[in-house]
Amino acid sequence: MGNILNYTKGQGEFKNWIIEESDFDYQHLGKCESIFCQGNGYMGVRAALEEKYVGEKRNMFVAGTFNKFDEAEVTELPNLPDITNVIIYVSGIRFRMDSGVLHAYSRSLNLKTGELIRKVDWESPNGDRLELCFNRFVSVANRHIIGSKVTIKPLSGDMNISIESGIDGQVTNTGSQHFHEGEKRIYDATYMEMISKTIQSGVYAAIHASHAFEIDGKKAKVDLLPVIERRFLSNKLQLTLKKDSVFTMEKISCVHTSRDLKYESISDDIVDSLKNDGLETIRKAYELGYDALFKENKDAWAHFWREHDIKINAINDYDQLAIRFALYHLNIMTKQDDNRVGIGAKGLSGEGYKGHSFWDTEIFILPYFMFTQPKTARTLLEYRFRNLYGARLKARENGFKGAMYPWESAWIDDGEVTPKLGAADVVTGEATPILTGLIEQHISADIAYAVWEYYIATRDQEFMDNYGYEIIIQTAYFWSSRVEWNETLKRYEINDVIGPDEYKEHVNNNAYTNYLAHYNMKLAKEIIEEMPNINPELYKKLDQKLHLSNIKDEIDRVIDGLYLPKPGEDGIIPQHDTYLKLKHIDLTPYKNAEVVGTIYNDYNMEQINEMQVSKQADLVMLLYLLDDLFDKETKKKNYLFYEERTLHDSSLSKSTHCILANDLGYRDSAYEFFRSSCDIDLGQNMKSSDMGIHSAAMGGIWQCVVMGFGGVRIVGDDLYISPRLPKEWSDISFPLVWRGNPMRVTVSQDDVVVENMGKDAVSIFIYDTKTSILAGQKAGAEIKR
Ligand code: IFM
Repeated sequence: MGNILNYTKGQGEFKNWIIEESDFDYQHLGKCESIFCQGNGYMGVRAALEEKYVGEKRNMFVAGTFNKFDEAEVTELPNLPDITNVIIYVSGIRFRMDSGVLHAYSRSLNLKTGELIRKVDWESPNGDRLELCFNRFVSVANRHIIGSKVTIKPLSGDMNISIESGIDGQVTNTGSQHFHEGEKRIYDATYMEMISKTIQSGVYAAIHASHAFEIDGKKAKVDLLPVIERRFLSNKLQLTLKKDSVFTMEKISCVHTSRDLKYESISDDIVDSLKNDGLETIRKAYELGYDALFKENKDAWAHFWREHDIKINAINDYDQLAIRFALYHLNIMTKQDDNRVGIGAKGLSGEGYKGHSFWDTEIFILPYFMFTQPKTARTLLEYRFRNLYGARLKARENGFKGAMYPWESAWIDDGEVTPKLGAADVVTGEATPILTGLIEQHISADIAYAVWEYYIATRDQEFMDNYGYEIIIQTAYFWSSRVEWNETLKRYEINDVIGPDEYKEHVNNNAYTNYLAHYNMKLAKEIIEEMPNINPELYKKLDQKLHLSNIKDEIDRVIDGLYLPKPGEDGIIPQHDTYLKLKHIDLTPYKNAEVVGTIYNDYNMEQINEMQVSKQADLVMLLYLLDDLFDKETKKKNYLFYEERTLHDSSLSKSTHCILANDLGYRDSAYEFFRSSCDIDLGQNMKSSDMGIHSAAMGGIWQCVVMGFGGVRIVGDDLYISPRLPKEWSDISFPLVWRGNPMRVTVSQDDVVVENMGKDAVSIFIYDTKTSILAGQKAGAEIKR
């Protein structure tokens, strides 16, 4: 079978907006279930097909509804009762595309409208031939609504069709059943209701669904047989369809949960509120019907794209499609108005990483929101503020001070939720311990780094006064207690960590961790020193709460003595104390492998730990984040050295290499890294995304375009725009918000133009020239080669 994904399906107004799965293969269900996931930040619906197949993952998640199934497991986003399953029988034969003859198949996701459409021409094993079409959207206009539609047209003769469709609460997360049985009811023979409660966290989910029917465009009255079973509720219908007639079943569903912001302060009568709101929503939505609801959703997407689309004129149309794919996913994975929820490493598109948030958010995704939707960026950082409780708890439990952020986070007060055991060890056959929750600690500095970047980009003083300063100070306090004095070398060190490179465990002085910790403490020190003059009242308030002078003393005690690994004679900065002494093996087979992680087929973690092999950008990430600390020569040497040793086995690697390569003038490599960053989910590897899309890679694609080729960077207090496009692109145009002022940056091979569409004059650097752009004005420069 050749390439299954077709990127050129969209034509006219939909050119570079549509991804098509052009053939059906039941072995590759996971890929399109994930990449065609639909959602709106509130919920995510994985694109499982309507009919069931072995190996499918039928997921619907609502952000923040975490539940722990068993004491021995960690909390996770529970799979909500399913509304996507529709069972169709054609003259007694169950419709499934892996039986009979599939004469034609096409399934496509339209990124512009958020609609998923599947068209099938199928001949059943007994010779009945019919056309089926399935449409589905998850509304961004009303975030509780899912619209779907099944259209059936008999081609070979009259046919008996029977359909079962409803709400299926028998779903699990790979076997873990998160909900109690709950209540089920059908109102007015039309509105189905299932209310169930998670077994540990006590979160209620209210699912409502309704069906409406048409034959040849006219409303049809169809007899429905209601079915209520264990964790299951459905309508059965049977009818005879004439040859060439067109039957349509619209199924509108809606989802509410007790974690919805609206119910934050309601504790009594929550079930009544959920029922009332659910019924009201479903009744209205039923009256409106699929087309009207879809139009509202399409208009909301159009509004989004008008402001947020990025235009890339490229030799390869794929580049344009890929950035839209990233923008689509970044927006459907993020609940923009709720500071109690983070972004899952797989968004809301799959069970992978259990809906938990990692440093992926602050370092890979947040820059996108900070530069385009700063309010959302603030909400995401407020989530980390609300997580301070768990971070302080973790610090205390580990014998440290201040705030030690969990490596994996879920609900605001869950604290550390990283699982303890992972995949099989190829040598011992035992489950490999997952140590990240204990010793991958750079996340505390990553969050502080992101807070400061947000502040520089927005000047949101109110955020800093209420949340941001405290995050930076508490994390710095953690580092001051975390460092260890090395009496022999007369320096402070940070020992026994995992840096970003997760192929190295229990290492001492991971350069990334040490530099970021130092940066974190330096920020806090400056803030504490300056605050009494700038805002004495705030100083007093925070001092009462945190004892600022004590924290400053602790930071002062260690900051200048903290060891920051420097380049050796050959210019290479050791990734950690012993990295440069480890053995260097031929990594070619692993680098060329189609799938990631193949080194585990030959070596276990202990052995990998002893080799010069990195999973992902680590030192290269440091050179990018703190780029003004290193000169170009050092960057070049280290980029080349570490890239050779990096397998890019994490989706958080290639985008950083793209940006660095472009900065350093390795233009072809930069473009190749960009393309392979896009391929992580969107590429033709049909096994890349089974457990969900890679959220950080979506942020990474945006960063390649805007921070990489677009040359956008914050240095000190200033915004720099120093673009260098790949030769494959003639021009690009992207939105960028700087200190509340929306701008549009247009870059060609010859020049860059920045239009200030905001209310204030902005002062930015275009390359090295400070440029003031008045409100409503443009400024530009020639491209520097
Ligand atoms: O945070 C990442 C980590 O850097 C590599 N492993 C996967 C995590 C979640 O995406």
